[in-house]
Amino acid sequence: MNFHIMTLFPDMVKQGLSESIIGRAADKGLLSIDAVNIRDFTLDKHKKVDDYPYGGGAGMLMQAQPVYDAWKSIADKLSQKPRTIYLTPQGQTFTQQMAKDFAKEEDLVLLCGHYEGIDERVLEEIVTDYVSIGDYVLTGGELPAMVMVDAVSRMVPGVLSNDESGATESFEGNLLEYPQYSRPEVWMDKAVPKVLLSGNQKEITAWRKARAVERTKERRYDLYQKYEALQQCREILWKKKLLHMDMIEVIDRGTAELVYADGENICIHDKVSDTYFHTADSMEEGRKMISCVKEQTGGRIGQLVLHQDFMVEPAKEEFDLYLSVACYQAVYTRREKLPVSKLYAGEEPLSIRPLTLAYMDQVLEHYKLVSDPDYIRQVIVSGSLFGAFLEEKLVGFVGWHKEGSMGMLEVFPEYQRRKLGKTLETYIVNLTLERGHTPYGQVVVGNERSMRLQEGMGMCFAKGLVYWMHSKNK
Ligand code: 6GU
Repeated sequence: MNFHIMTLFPDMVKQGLSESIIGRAADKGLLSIDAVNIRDFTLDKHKKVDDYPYGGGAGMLMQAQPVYDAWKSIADKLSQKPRTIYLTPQGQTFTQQMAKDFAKEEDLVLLCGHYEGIDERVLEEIVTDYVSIGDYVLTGGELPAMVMVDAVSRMVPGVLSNDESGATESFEGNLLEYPQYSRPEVWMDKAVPKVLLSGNQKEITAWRKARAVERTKERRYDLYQKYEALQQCREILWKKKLLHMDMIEVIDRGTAELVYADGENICIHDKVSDTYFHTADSMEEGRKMISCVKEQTGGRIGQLVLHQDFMVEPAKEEFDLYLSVACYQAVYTRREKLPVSKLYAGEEPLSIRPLTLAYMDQVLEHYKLVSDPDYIRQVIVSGSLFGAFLEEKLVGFVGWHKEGSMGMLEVFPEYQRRKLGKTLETYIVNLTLERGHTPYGQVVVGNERSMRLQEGMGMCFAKGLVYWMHSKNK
């Protein structure tokens, strides 16, 4: 990720970002932070970059020419017009979600204003996003740019170590973090809560959850309301939990946003996979919901999962989507891990581990169901695809799709009939349980072999199907 910061105070941003986690990531080459001094591009012989505003008013404005030329010096080195963010109190308020989205770019240009602002004409020419860091006024865009670089960088793969990335999700699921304690056990007559010393992990988890909910209610009632609304939907979805496990999991993972809820008619959006999930109790109610969702999204939906066959036609009409697959949903409803006996027992030792991008080509060659290489790349980068190795040779894989379902199971033809499929499936079920999630998968209608495998593992099938709808122009 390359940041190009356009500013009148390059030392300020360079210094502020040269230490700790961001500084280390830059040293490692995961990030580059380049500060471009706008003043270097003025054609004025006194190095002036500002002037009075036409029409009068307080203060000075940054002129268009030096800003444009500074930007051009950056853009000319890149293969496409870069995403260019102007830091201004008139922008959209910066969020964690925006940090994640920006982290997907290869290059980001950040434009820091000073004085009373910048000549509008150059903004129209170069700016793609207007961003503020909150409702208060600062003297310049340098601190906001540093805030953004920090928040975006920690979303770039590899910048945070595994230890550090756990804290990343603190805003997800609309809950604040629970309180934490370290040594000593008693400080200023205050003891560490007893349950944390008990060693009972189940009780500790429940205690932390309760404190997180309590604290969110006290300190951020706005977030608490969102949390509560999703929990109420979860209760309704739970009445048909096999059919709705995909939606329940998205809520439990904390990546769901509520789009619509009216009784048993619910629509949620998964922020990670950018998928809409929809369930309805009648075609009439389902249609009502669809037009509401359409209004909220401007009809721009890439992926929609329906849970009733009668909604397929209305969704086609309203959203210009087509039905790409219908699947049975299989859920592993027990909490105990699967036994690891009666699995692969060949001569060569088997190792299962997360795949790296080095295996991308082999994966694409063997996995036919998703043809989009970028999807596979993202699944691999997020550590969600696991390979089976015999003597360091890749012989199969399994993983989690972006929305949390298990899948992508393949055993290469020459290695089939050795229980490797069952071994991989057992591995992913047990790993899902370890992470505190419910293992579930979706089997495309007609895939008898996969149905038998899932049944053999003790998974339960929902009676109804789930329908994946995709946009025609994607
Ligand atoms: Cl991005 N710039 C300035 N000058 N003030 C701000 C801001 C940005 N965000 C909040 N206040």
